[in-house]
Parts: sequence; structure tokens; C-alpha cells
Amino acid sequence: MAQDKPTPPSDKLQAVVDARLRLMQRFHDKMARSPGVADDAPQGMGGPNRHGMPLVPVGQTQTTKWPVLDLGIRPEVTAANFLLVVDGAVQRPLRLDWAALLALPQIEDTSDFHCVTTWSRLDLRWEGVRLSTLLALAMPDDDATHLLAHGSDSYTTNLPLEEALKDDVLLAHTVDGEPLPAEHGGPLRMITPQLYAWKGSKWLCRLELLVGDRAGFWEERGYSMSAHPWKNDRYR
Ligand SMILES: Nc1nc2c(c(=O)[nH]1)N[C@H]1C(S)=C(S)[C@@H](COP(=O)(O)O)O[C@H]1N2
Ligand SMILES: [Mo]
Repeated sequence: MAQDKPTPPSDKLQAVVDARLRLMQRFHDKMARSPGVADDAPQGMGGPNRHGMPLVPVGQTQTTKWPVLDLGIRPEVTAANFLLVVDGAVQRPLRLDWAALLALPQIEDTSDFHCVTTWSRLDLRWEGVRLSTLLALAMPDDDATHLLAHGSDSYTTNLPLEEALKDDVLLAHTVDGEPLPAEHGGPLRMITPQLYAWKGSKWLCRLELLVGDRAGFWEERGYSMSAHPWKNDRYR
């Protein structure tokens, strides 16, 4: 049932935490088998796993610049006109305006950013909302398996829920202490530190829960459905 008004801020944070844990329990086995968790020495989760050494996946080179990569369409999204919809295979569709997003539990996490065009940026300090928090609120149907993230530039990208639920997958509004610049997807983008960066939509406007997988923009053009940088998993 779609709601017309933005979802009011939740003051029942414990309920969110409980719902999140229940959802993660449902995907526990798949998550345990996924790269980055199943590896003996998990990599790609930021500085702590690098033991202080720069370390990037095969075929990647570290950069200290931050290139901009997108379709060349720069949508005019601001906090004032921001709207994020969560719909599809969910029991409780959500519509969040900027205030509703900021009312959710906020976290900070430092992680790496691997673009499939071979550059990696290490140790970006992100702030935002865990994707799993929003999914817990939206309550994916029992048979939901994937999601398609939509950007306001009409970009799409797909990922399985066992990846989407990882703790470092954020809807981020702040990077290195500053509001996320528009060219990097501000006011809100998704990040997927354990997958190539194309899995994180800039100017995020919709999370569509799916029963089964559906290719997004780059996936339709030959890029990997799973996109694991530590497995050099670039193409289909
Ligand atoms: N909405 C949207 N999100 C997007 C893209 C895009 O074209 N549109 N490009 C993707 C790709 S290929 C990469 S590598 C990263 C680049 O993010 P950056 O421009 O902040 O470096 O965003 C991803 N998310
Ligand atoms: Mo990319």
C-alpha cells in the first residue's frame, strides 16, 4: 500500500534494530557464503583489513584523486525536493523525504571505492544510513531476493540482498566530513564497498525490491551481475 505522505520519522529505534536483525537472520546462510565474509582474510572492507598497507584488488591502481563517472546527466536533486521510494516486493512501501531520512539511525564508516575502470580510492569516510535499516523498515516479501537501485538520471543497478544487507552498504549523504558533492551523487548515493562502485547508484531515488534478478544499466551492457572486485569479476 503506497503512502502519499513521507513516512514520519521513526522514534521506535529498537523496533528498527529488531527488524534489521530478523532480516539479516533470513539471509544469514547466503551472507556467510558471500565473498568478503567467507574469505579467510576478508579484504575490501577498508583500512582495518589492510594492516596499514595500501592494497587494491587485481587490475586496480590506487588514486588519491576522485574521478567522476556517470552518464553525463546531472539531475537537480536537493534536500528540498529529495524523495526516496522503497517499493516492489515489500510489505511496507516507504516514501522518505530528507527529514525522514535524517531521522533514521546514522552511522559513520570508512571504506574503499573500486571503479571497474581500474582506479581505487582508499579510506573514504562516509556518513549515512545503512541500507539494511531501510530494508528492515520496508519488510521485503519472503520471496524477495534482489533489488534494483534507481538514480534520478535514470541509471539502474542490481544487487542480491545478501550483498545489500552488508554493514558497510550505506545510503551516504556525507563524505570526509562534507556534504556529498552533487557530481558524486549528492545529496544521497548508495555505496557498495565490497562490490565495484557501479553497484552504488548516485542520486538515489528508488529501491525496487525484486523476486529474482534483473539487470541494470551496465549489467545489460555486459558488466557482471555480481561484481566482486576481489575476484576480478568485471564482465558477464
Ligand atoms: N546514478 C548513477 N549512479 C552511478 C553512475 C551513473 O552513471 N549514474 N555511475 C556508476 C559508476 S560506473 C561508478 S564507478 C560510480 C562513480 O562514482 P563517482 O562519480 O562518485 O566517482 O558511480 C556509479 N553510480
Ligand atoms: Mo565505474
